[in-house]
Formats: sequence, structure tokens, C-alpha cells
Amino acid sequence: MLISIPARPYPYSLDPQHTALVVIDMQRDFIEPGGFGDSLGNDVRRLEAIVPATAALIDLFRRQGWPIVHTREAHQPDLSDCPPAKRARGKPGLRIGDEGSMGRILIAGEPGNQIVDALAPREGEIVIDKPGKGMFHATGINERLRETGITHLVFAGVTTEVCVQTSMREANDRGYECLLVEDATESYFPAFKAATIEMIVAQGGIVGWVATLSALVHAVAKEHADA
Ligand code: C5J
Repeated sequence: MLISIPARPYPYSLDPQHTALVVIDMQRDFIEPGGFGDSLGNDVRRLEAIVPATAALIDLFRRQGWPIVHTREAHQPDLSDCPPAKRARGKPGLRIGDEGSMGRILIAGEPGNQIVDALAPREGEIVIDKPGKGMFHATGINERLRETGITHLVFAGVTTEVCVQTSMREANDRGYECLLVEDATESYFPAFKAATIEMIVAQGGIVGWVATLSALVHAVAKEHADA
């Protein structure tokens, strides 16, 4: 039985047997002062503000027993998976691999690379370290999702126009039906978040669908009430 979620550009049909939540890069490095996002000159409080909505979304999936994937943007300590062009780009106060106040920036295993405490993964949930912006590049996650029959992905996390959008587009190319929960994603730049949402839903949902958290929560609750 599909669950119809009010969404743009038209209702999203969520398939409860085949849907996973993907929470992109809710890491201290992007969300807390002293991390990579901060070193690039961003106001990280904008991203911190979506932690409660993201926690509520994770809680919904946990209560339903639906799978959850957490991603971290992370590189090996020797930077062998970090293209020099990625490290060199821009003029950040700290570059990938440099020592920051929460350990080495964007390096696997460092304190700053961990998911924020309020959204910490639980046993049984998938956690992937991704060296790229997109969740499918060099992670093997497509095979893992396919093995478990996942065809629908619900997206949350940061930042909307970078790692979330890249992952959604990669998922779209691989045939997944993608929904973005708009109050559980954020950007350092409000205009970029708004533009990304419009890009996703334009042309009849060229990348996927966008819904609010409450639309998703109420649709799932209604399904249980009707059952
Ligand atoms: C960025 C991300 N913005 N998780 N990473 O560099 O979006």
C-alpha cells in the first residue's frame, strides 16, 4: 500500500516496504563553530536550526522500522581520496586535513567529523563516509540499497544545494524516487536553498519531490488511522 504525501510538484507516493531515509552530512564540521563550515566564513547557526526537525524525521523512520542511512563527508587521514583540486580550492581559514579546534578538518574518525550528538546513528543504521559531495561516489551505497530492495529515498541534511542536491541528482540518475523534506535541510545561503527547491520540482519534478515534515508525518499517521 503506497502512502500519498502532499508534495510539490504533485503528491509523492511513498512505498513503505521500499523507502529509506538519507540524512546527509549532519556533522559537527558543518554545524558547529570551529568546523569546516565556520572556517569558510559561514554562519553555522542556520544549519544548527534544523537539528530538531531532522531529529523528528529520524524518529518517524525509527518508529516505523524503516531504514536510515547517515552520510559523512570524510577523507582518509593520508588524503589519498581527496583530489588536490578539492583541497586547494578557495581561501578557507582551514583546509581539508588541517588541524582545527575539533581535530583535522573533514578527516574520518576526528571529533569534528562525527554526526552531531542529537542525531547520532543507532545500531543497525547505515553510516557511510563519502569522499565526494554525492553519496554514490566511491561509497558502494547503490549496491547496498539495491540488495535490500530500496527504490524510494527521502532526503534531509546539509547543505541543500551542495551535498543534498548532488546526492539527489545521483539518486535520480540511478532510478530512485526522491523526496526532499524541506524543513529538515538547510544552506548557509537562504537563496540557494530556495533556488534548489525550485530546481528540484521544476518541469514536473525533474529531480524529485519536496514536502514539509508535517505533511509527511500526518500522511503516515493517517495511513495508520485508516488501516
Ligand atoms: C559542503 C556539504 N557544502 N555537505 N558539503 O561542502 O554540503
